[in-house]
Amino acid sequence: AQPPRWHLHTAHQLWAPLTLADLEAINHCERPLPKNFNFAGDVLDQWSHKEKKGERPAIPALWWVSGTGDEVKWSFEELGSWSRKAANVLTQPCGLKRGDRVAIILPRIPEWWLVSVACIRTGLVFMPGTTQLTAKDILYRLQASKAKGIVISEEVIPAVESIESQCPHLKTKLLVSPQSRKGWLNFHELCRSASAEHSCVETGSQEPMAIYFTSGTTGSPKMAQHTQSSITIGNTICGRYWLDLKSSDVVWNMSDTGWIKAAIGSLFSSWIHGACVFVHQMIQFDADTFLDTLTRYPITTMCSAPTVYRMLVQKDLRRYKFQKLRHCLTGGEPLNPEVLEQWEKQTGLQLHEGYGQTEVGIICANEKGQKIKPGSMGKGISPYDVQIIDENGNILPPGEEGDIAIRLNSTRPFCFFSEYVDNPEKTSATIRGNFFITGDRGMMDSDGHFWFVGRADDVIISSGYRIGPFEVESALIEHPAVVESAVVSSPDPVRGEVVKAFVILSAPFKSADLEKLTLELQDHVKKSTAPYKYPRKVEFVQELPKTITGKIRRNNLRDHEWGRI
Ligand code: BCO
Repeated sequence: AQPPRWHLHTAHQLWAPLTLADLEAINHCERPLPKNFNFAGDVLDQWSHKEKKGERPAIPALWWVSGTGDEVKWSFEELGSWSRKAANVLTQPCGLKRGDRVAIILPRIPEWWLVSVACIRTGLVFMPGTTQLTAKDILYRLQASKAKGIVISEEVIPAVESIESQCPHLKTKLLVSPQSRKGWLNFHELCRSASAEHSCVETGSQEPMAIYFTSGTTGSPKMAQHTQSSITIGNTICGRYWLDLKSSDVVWNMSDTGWIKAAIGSLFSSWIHGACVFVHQMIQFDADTFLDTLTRYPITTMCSAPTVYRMLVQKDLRRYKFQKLRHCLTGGEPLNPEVLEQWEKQTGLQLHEGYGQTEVGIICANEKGQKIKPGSMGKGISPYDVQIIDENGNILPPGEEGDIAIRLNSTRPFCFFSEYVDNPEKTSATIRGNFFITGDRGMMDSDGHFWFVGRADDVIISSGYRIGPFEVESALIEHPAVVESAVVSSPDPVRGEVVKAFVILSAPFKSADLEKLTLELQDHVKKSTAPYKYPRKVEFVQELPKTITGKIRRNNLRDHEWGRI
């Protein structure tokens, strides 16, 4: 097959609105990227017109349920009107300007969708973050990004108020809450009086739109920046062939709003295809609530991390009759073939695994209709040319393990992240010859199916979370009991892998009750950094394996955990 040709040039704005077919052609690289693109104006407002003309099924654009009886159903027109009000709030009382960076730390509530769309309407660069972030995490994000604004819900107030004095660039704090609070602008109050008239900014296709913080082996998370077109138009194909979307679908993607998977599944892919985004607030994951939701609502398409399916197949699924469910997807971490088989046996539905990253979106998938090989993450998704390469950038033959990489040809594909902000070294370190390196190891078989092997670095993928060992080690060292630690992945039947910390104790703690100390250290990490990173396993050791230059050999510990030595 011919490798795709990436378009460097952009075309002048078309006189006619972009159609779904246009977006697909752009995503396939069959036609150039338009000079300007704005997801709110070019996609959402178009669906609003179609809705008015009766060219879309009469289902909501956003359907949110709290789980305790509250429900929100918005048509595209209502979404448009509320998000225009929100856009006026962001630019007028909040005083934010095109290009300003805004942290959004909200749970799965309708306002997350409003504020994100409002940022797009106004050209603000939004930075989603999970509500699990601690004060230290938020401080780092606000300082590193020089964010001018922050939008949060009530539970995040103490964390932000404890660090805001150290954030000289932060000028606007917007609170999503029924209560007002001194020092904060109130989103609901301001929306009530805001105008629903707003002219969408004509953003450039390559203009920054969003920043996601993503963990690596060393240092603090990097700022992966996406453009107005990369995760929007760049997810048209994935929506069509992996998610198999039509405007009559009701899509439930469970991901937390802080991850790019929420943006792909619960915003861009779904709305590009005019489908209904279904959201359950689910503050804490619960398998029974999850299954009840699938039986009570006409959800057609469901996407969750493999860990969720591992938890679900432990239930007697035959007791449940899912109303309309027809297509099931998973991604974020490897799926075991046994879980796929059990899910299919109990529900009659196949599980379609996809593979991607914050930086590049979905790059491999078991598309609807393709033969699924249990354990494989499917084939490269158009227009990506995914290959397995060696350390010199040579393509390896089928069956050989190597680095999972994407061929670049002459230029950077528009659907990639544009850069790690303020980090040109790390941005260029992702390139090897003519390839973008994902950092994952894998294999391709002779049919073109890809098989995940593991990370090439020390990053831990647990329950779909990407966790940098350095971040956990940095949290542990703050505790007086810890002299030194090494953090690696360890196998787990439910979460795929979990964080394990090897800890050398300081003298005063050497005779401590180790069970109690384990809980104390876990609790300490949960308070210091986002709790999902806490070490679920802790082992106390006398020494750590090191190189002659004194660097900890995490790979020795990891290989031991995985029974490789
Ligand atoms: O399991 P534990 O109870 O011991 O600990 C849990 C929570 O209880 C705890 N926690 C949360 N908030 C806390 C807190 N502790 C103290 N204070 C707080 N404020 O921390 C632990 C968090 O673990 P969890 O989030 O895994 O919780 P849970 O309930 O077990 O959830 C299971 C999953 C599967 C629902 C969850 O792990 C999940 O959502 N995973 C998927 C993540 C995901 O969406 N990844 C996609 C990333 S984007 C990507 O991959 C790119 C693809 C293109």
